[in-house]
Amino acid sequence: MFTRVDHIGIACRDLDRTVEHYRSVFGFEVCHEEVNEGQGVREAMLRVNGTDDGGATYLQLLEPISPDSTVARWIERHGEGVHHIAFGSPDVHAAVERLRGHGPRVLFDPPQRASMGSTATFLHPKDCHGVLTEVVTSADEDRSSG
Ligand code: CMX
Ligand code: CO
Repeated sequence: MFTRVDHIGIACRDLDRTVEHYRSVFGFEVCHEEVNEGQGVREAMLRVNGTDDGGATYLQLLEPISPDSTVARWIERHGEGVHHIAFGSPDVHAAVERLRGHGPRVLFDPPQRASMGSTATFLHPKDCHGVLTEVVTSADEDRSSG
């Protein structure tokens, strides 16, 4: 059901400075940038490696664009750092069906549009041993829209 680490979400105060850190220290380049108004973030995706399911693993750098966004509130309490981990699944809708009522609270039901045209939901960190866990199907592997 889950075939890779799709990305690690990192909350930061200044996206451009954080991107520059990952470029100059680790050599990772931005492959995609977007603003997600719904989540109140500006984000950059940095591709780290391909995976044996044909997908890839990214770092997702997240800068809040509104003070009441979930990432802004998290930085206020914890400072910058790792915010969530995302597992890639070939079918996020099937994953939600399986999880509903039998496991952790599913925060977006149905799943929503996320980075790079993917579809994603989140599982409550209090039901996942303290880890905010995202489940994501990339646009490439999403066959549900035909
Ligand atoms: N990781 C681990 N624990 C977290 C957490 C995180 N990222 N965010 C909140 N928590 C914990 C808090 O520490 C708090 O615990 P205590 O009560 O023990 O202090 C508890 O959860 C409630 O925290 P809160 O500050 O009241 O936060 P909210 O209830 O407002 O929101 C959550 C928590 C998970 C429901 C919310 O962050 C959410 O809906 N997340 C999903 C969407 C999201 O994260 N979007 C941004 C990323 C977008 C993307 O990846 O594309
Ligand atoms: Co994410």
